[in-house]
Amino acid sequence: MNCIFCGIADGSVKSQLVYEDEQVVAFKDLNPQAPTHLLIIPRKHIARLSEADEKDAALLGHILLVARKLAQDLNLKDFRLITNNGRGAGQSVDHLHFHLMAGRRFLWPAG
Ligand code: DGP
Repeated sequence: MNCIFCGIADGSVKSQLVYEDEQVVAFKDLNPQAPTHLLIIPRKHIARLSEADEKDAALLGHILLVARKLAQDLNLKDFRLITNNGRGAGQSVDHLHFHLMAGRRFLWPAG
């Protein structure tokens, strides 16, 4: 399987890493949509949230806590955490990732 985010997770593809542990990697988005725009991914290849299952419950919880820690470490009071699930929702990379974005006003409802 040729997955760019698996490459980032195993270090074979360069990225600006901001956090890593045994389960998760976080790095700067190549095409930032906000002054702070990080991607948080599991090292395990899961194509999208709808492909995760009960066995991934602890991993998914851990990703949320990593997002919380990064927001805290970066002093982000307001932030947005999103995952695009499927092409129709804007997903372009088929490896589960959460966008952690901050530093500008966000519209809601999102367009
Ligand atoms: P999405 O559209 O939700 O699938 O988001 C994919 C994001 O991944 C998009 O904002 C751009 C980013 N991206 C794609 N390829 C790379 C890469 O090789 N390195 C980094 N740092 N980000 C990437």
